Amino acid sequence: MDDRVSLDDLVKGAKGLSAEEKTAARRILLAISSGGREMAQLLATGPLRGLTGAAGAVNVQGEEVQAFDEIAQEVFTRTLRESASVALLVSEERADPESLGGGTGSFHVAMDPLDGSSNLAVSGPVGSIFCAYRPAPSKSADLAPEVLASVAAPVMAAYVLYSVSTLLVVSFGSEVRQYALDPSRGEFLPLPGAVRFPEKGSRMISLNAGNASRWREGDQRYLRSLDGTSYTARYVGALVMDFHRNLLKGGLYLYPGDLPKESKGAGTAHPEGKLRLLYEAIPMALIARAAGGEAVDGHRPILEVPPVHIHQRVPLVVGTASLVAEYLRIVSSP
Ligand code: AHM
Ligand code: MG
Repeated sequence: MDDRVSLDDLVKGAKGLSAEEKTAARRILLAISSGGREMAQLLATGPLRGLTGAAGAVNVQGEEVQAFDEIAQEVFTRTLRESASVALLVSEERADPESLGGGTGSFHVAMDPLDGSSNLAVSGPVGSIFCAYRPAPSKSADLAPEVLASVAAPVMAAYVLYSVSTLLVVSFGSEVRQYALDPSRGEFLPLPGAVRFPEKGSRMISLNAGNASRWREGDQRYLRSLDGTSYTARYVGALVMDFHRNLLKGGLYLYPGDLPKESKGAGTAHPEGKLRLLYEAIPMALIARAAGGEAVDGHRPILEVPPVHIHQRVPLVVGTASLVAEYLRIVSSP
């Protein structure tokens, strides 16, 4: 059955949103669509303009910023500001939340404007990730606590995948829908069917085994447990691409934390993992759950991790529910 659902109809059908919130959600999705369309065009011609390397600056995570990270930051900040539907914006590329001045019904939005940007140097896939949170009733004088108070209520998650085609994937928590950019019309058009992790899908395992010697014993045991079983290793190094492939085919994405520094010396880079709770883990968890999958931090559901910092990192294990359950069983039973 060809049950394509337009972005408008997806918003109309979203459960638990007030009329004002639906208007805001629709405007935010239009802002993400128009920013995604602009980024797809810019990315396609990046190599011709020398836009593949580092810009030389360092972001709040202490990582080198690629020129396109900053371009994506500016594009999406502009389109989201113009939506007049975002109160506070948190971005991987900015240390502090920014007030975008959205009115009644506005959401707080957390974004990773360009995820997997190290792939740019080789024209590999990259993405943009967004999560809209419902502001908590009580206001705080400071912006960061105000955003953190809203994290308990993620309302909508979306990502844009820039690859051989440009896709927009959206969920309000009950189903997941895909839209493909038609460059000739400049529009994201709906694809048929709600997306769910396939019941009898593949066993694609996506992890950076080069880090395994720094992982905790449980994660190393999980990696060893795969030996001799039927699985397919796939790792692009762009969460959006790795997650999306596993969503369509069936699989598990794993980015665990490292051992504490004292136990392994200077090699420890990410004791809490590399990915960020507000704009990478939670949006993927919302989409995974809505597609019949699961997301955990190694022990508990990602959606139950208490937020303490807007740029908080968290170990992330996300994918087909049965594969997440298998991971949890192996990690917890020596
Ligand atoms: P980024 O947001 O700075 O691009 O980092 C996140 C990316 C993910 O997309 C990807 O899965 C991961 O980092 C790859 O990390 P590594 O190169 O350590 O395997
Ligand atoms: Mg990024």
